Amino acid sequence: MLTSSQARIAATATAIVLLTATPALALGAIIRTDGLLSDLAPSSSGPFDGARARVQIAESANGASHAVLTVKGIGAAAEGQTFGAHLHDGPCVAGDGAAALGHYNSHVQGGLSPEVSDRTEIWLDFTVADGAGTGTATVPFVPVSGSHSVVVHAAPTNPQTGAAGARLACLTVSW
Ligand SMILES: [Cu+2]
Repeated sequence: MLTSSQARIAATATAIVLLTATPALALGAIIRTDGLLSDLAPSSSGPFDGARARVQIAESANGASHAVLTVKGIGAAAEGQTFGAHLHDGPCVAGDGAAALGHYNSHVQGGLSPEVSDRTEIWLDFTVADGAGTGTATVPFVPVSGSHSVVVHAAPTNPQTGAAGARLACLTVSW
């Protein structure tokens, strides 16, 4: 027969095992990449010239996924500003913003009539603090592999239209 304190210790040990085991089972990295941002507005200097970015997308057990964008080395002129950023369907080509095509949209991928929202697209807007910014998104789908990119825009994402102004910089996100 266990004393109550022994039972508590056993229950605690079980909880620790569950807590440590669950993330490895539930989350699978789809893509993890980093590098210098490519300039999509090379005719003018901007806050993302020379900045670096890291993108991680992980799948969870219920068919959802979680994405994290981290940008570092952002110019001081952008301090405190919020920038739109999204997973785009096409590749990142320096100097050619159009090559990134439109936003990756799960409804378009699935042949449904497109709905533009933060549930059907991966929006990673971030606000700059101390030259860095982090954007996260959790969506109820797992993006399909391809030659994709994350594009950083000049303005925050409009929640109705998904628009975020000029394309400033991008990172290849291909798997
Ligand atoms: Cu975009």
